[in-house]
Amino acid sequence: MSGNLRFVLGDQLTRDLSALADIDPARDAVLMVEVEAEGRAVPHHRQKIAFLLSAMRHFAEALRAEGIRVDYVRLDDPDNTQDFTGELARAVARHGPKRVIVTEPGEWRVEEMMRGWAQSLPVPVEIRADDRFFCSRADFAALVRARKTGRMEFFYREMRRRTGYLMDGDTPVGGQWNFDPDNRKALPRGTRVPERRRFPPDAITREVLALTASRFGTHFGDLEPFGWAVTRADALLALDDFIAVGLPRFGDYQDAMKAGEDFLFHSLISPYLNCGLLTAREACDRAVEALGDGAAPINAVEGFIRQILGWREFVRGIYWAEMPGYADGNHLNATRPLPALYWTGDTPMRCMAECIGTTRRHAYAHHIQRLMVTGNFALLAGIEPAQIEAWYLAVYADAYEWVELPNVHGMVMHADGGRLGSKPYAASGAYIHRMSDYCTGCSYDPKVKLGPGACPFNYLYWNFLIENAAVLSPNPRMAMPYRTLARMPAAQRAEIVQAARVFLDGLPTDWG
Ligand code: FAD
Ligand code: DLZ
Ligand code: SF4
Repeated sequence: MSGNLRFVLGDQLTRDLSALADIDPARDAVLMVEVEAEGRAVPHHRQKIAFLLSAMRHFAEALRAEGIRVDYVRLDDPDNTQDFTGELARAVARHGPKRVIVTEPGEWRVEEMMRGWAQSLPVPVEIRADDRFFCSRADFAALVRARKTGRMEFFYREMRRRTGYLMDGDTPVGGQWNFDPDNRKALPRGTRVPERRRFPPDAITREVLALTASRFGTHFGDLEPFGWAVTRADALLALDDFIAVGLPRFGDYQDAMKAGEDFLFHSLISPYLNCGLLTAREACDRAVEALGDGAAPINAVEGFIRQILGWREFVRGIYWAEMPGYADGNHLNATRPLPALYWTGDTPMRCMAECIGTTRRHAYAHHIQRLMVTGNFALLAGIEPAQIEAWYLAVYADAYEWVELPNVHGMVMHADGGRLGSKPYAASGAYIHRMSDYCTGCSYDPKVKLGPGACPFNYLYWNFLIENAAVLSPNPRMAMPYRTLARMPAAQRAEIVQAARVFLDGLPTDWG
């Protein structure tokens, strides 16, 4: 082979990927590999594995249709070494390229591997920046130095100015940067929730579903019904669908939860953005167009843009700025093992059962379910950060460490001591009761604080504050709950601690 070998990973399925820029179809080849090591790095949800393998196979087809030579190694290839390093070494031996070209990955673990390739392979390895983000790693580092990234809100405003999204000269469209206060409505009873477009499996996906079932049979999660888009064309249709039926009410009900409604008005595009089938820019452009056409209101469009231009970019910046040490912190010294209910969904807490149920069915849960139900529970229960992080990384189709870790380690567990958020998102059952209908029909009562029928979130919340008082009470943003706690009679506090201990110690951790 007279050209370069361009190695494309499963979350790099973008034709404009930096590793594919300047490709010469006459001399170069693209390498793509299906390997068990990636499916087992954590025990990924079976639907996530099938989604990614199918998207990879379709992407390879699309490249071939362009006349590009693709060397594609399948999971069931008998010579497959089942890891990136082994497969790249085999491919280099097969092709004898001038150099290997890759785009920087989404996980520190894989970047370490890439650095190793530069040492171990007989050819140079060129690692290119991943330019699919609005803010490069270097730009984020410069913003950190200029102290413009302390909090997401300031970073977001800076990104609005830089990109011009929702800007009218120097001022934000609509007169304010943030419409969050308008975006916290519970879903009124009787609200019609739109059917969402799903994509029936084609022959490639069906083959991959069978392969996943046979190779990853013991992993968590339903494989079918499978409805994810696996091509760029279908991912664009999914985006169209969201813009038409979801975006107009995305803002109003961004924080709402409803039993049996797994998607509400959310976009469901994170798996596509994160594996490369859609770009962040086109998602933002479409939302801004909808605002211009009068098809969606400003609180919806700003809310959506903030998630992508703000949160998504911010967490990536934090990840790369803080790794590898970021994952090591455990600010609240949380050590409890992960309860089995995270895998089984077997719990009388209806909110937890609902959120774990949607996770099992779709490898998806929307943000507020992840943050305020399963995340809140992990925080209050004091689950060891590494264990809950591994769970979130495994169970969602959109999960890669660059985005999962800051959300779980920082936003949910406050294990980073406040680098990502200034206070933990701890909440009692009252929050879940206000934002959902889960409490209706639950074995517990959100209004009961202690004793028979008490909602566990209530006493776990106060127990969390008691247990972490030394660390959290000096935080000015925690002043109010600590004032309330200070007024609580000592006997009541003791009862809370006892109830929490009995409840938590009674949670099985073994799920077979
Ligand atoms: P929408 O609600 O429609 O939002 C639009 C887009 O905004 C999303 O597609 C996503 O790209 C982006 N976005 C929104 N919130 C965030 C955020 N906090 N961080 C980064 N991007 C955001 N998102 C992932 O992509 N991968 C993860 O592994 C992941 N893990 C999470 C773990 C926890 C504990 C929490 C609280 C959040 C996590 N998120 C993660 C963020 C968010 O929950 C998902 O992006 C969102 O639920 C995806 O569904 P959607 O596409 O319907 O999002
Ligand atoms: C998540 C995943 C899985 C399950 N399988 C593969 C695979 O077989 N081949 C591949 O190239 N990528 C896979 N991935 C995505 C990688 O884990 C991801 O590219 C790295 O974690 C870097 O972000
Ligand atoms: Fe969840 Fe408590 Fe409501 Fe039950 S009562 S659904 S446990 S918040």
